[in-house]
Amino acid sequence: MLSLLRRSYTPALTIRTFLALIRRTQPLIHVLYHPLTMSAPASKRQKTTSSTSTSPPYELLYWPTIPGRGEHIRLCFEETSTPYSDLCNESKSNMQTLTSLMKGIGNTHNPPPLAPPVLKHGDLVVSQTPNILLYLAPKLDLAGPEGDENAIYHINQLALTALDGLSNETHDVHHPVAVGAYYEEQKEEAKRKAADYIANRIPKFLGYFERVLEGEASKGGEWLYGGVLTWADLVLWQCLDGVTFAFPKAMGKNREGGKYEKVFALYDRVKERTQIKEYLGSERRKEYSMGIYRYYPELDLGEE
Ligand SMILES: N[C@@H](CCC(=O)N[C@@H](CS)C(=O)NCC(=O)O)C(=O)O
Repeated sequence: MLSLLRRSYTPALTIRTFLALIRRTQPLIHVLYHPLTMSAPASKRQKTTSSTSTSPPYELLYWPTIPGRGEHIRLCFEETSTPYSDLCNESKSNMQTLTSLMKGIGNTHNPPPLAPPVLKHGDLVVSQTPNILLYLAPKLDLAGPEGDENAIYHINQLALTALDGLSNETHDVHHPVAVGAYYEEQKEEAKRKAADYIANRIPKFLGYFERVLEGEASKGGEWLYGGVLTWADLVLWQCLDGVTFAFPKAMGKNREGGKYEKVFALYDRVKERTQIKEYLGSERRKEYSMGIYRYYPELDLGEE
């Protein structure tokens, strides 16, 4: 597992140097019960509680120092001012908790996770990004209009689609042959895949979301579903942001081309939301580096 982390997520770094890097770039204790979340309105805080008066803390376990798939979960907490701990960014000793969970056999209630992100909430330990989002969204009031009993399936459909094409496929562009091998070992295949990804796949997914926003189910085209911000909007935002980091020229051309105006308007709208804007300007938001979204100039669109 550690070798996988090295190769696919932090190639050329040993786990020791990776941890040393964390020590250099992060304060040891990274407090996520920040003033913003502490000042969350009482009603919002109560939404996170179940039948008892105190809710167990939300604890995210994800590789430190990169946004990665953990970012989808962070954005939901941040948008709703929900207190959470980002354990591995908080203390390097929590990496041990994560790797133990991944190597273990789980417990009476919880099967072990294969890979992060992992969410701990009380006795519950749950993994798979879209699954965690599905669990959190109703608790954080991100699950669509009240009274729409099918909303979560539609919103999940949209989130899964964004993750398919603008996260999982994006990762596969720089690792088209073997997840456990270095990018440099599959550079030629990566170039071929990037050309197809830019020419066919990115436009297909942007076109899909443009149609979603044109459709009646979006209720006005401001948000993907039901006229309100949902977790799918946050997922799409993070995907667009990551793909833009990885392929700035290609995405610049897509934006300028004007075919996906509603998609980019949604992107801009999310970025300007008060809590998101504060978060993006904070130390809690990590920089892209060796995760899903990587910038290799040779994979982006060439000069035209
Ligand atoms: N489908 C899973 C993918 C999880 C995943 O691939 N996690 C990455 C980090 S973003 C990892 O460490 N994977 C290790 C592996 O696949 O062996 C999800 O959405 O959570």
